[in-house]
Amino acid sequence: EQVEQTYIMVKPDGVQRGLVGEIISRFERKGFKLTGLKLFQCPKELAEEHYKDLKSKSFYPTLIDYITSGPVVWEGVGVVASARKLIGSTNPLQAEPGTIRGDFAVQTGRYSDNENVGRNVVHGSDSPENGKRETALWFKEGELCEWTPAQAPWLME
Ligand code: YYY
Ligand code: MG
Repeated sequence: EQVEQTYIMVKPDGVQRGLVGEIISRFERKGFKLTGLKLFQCPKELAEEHYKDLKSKSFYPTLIDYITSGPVVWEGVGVVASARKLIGSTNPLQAEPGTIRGDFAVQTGRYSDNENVGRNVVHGSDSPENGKRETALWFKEGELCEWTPAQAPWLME
């Protein structure tokens, strides 16, 4: 069956603040299938490729500095739009309580001169196409695991 793929990243602030388990747990409880997981410090070139659509933005250099500042966790899970809802709005000030950003992030305001929204803990792909693109960017062939969770028949009819 055709399953959407999305790309979730716990950003360096989420890792430093000890939120990795909490964030993974939210996707697990929702019923998403985890297909890949890795922890590493992101090289600048990879961060630039990942965020290439935002290159012209004033906050771009700040964003690249932030993403490369410490280890991140990347995971592959299902269903793009649903993951975005769990994550919440880009700006933590606008993210609803109950979402990851709404529950765990505040706006720093430090970079308000360049519209940077600050540290928002997590990334999730914004379309099925980008879910595929980003997964291919961060995971090599053979690093994803195809499996059937025991709970599958209890989650989906
Ligand atoms: O997909 P999402 O992360 O919610 O937002 P994007 O518009 O793709 O921007 C990616 C990333 O860039 C965002 O998570 C923080 C940063 N950013 C920012 O610092 N200031 C903005 N005004 C917009 C985005
Ligand atoms: Mg985005």
